Amino acid sequence: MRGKFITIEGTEGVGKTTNIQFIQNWLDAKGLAYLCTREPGGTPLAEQIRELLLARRDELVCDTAELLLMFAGRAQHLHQVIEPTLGEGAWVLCDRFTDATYAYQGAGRGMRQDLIAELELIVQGSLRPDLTLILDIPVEIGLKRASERSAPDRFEQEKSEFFQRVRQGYQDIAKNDPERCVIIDASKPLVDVQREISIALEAFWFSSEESG
Ligand code: Z5A
Repeated sequence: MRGKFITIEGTEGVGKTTNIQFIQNWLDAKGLAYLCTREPGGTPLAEQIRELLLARRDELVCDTAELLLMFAGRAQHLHQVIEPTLGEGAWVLCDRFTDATYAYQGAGRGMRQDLIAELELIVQGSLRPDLTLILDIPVEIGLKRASERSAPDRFEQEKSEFFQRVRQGYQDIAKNDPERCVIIDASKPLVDVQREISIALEAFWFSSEESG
């Protein structure tokens, strides 16, 4: 049986990295084989593409180049890591995936959604995550958390309005795909955030078991 594909999403400093360890503990407790990975990245080539994408530079990166680099890394990651792992029956936990492209390049940069959908089809075929946890937080809180943690990368240099659009993009994705997406209020203390994540994971586990 194929493994399940879980993704975690949200705007800057929302707590993805912090909560991935919590989700790994949950997977361990269930005795599941899994692989934890991230996007952009996840293979040596895709990690190099990540470096290209995140590095601050004088040259302005055009929106189309950014979009194609995201999908180039994703194609490699899917081919080399995600598809084989799911095929072997292990679960995959991924820090960001194509919802980030719809939110950042689509809602944030204003690139056409139908263009993103075409690339999604070329690169992924019918593959979609089975469960997506969208950590949601007011933009200013997330940016403050991120700035206290590390120096800004190329994306984190964007203005607050950009991240407002990205946040709205994620909320629209969740509204349009409520079966797959769960919004988690990440502005709460960590213990409350993790309680919400745990409820979402257990509900998903229960429905996966039910459907065999
Ligand atoms: N991107 C894109 O544009 N298109 C795409 O298709 C994809 C990605 C796939 C890299 O992503 C960039 O790529 C990203 C979008 C773009 N933009 N940027 N930048 P990334 O996931 O590697 O980087 P990130 O979004 O910047 O993640 P992050 O800044 O590492 O944030 P995080 O992992 O969500 O947060 P964190 O490190 O877990 O937490 C931040 C701080 O808050 C930390 O000190 C925690 O201790 C603290 N924290 C966490 N939770 C709480 C709670 N509940 N209360 C208080 N404090 C907390």
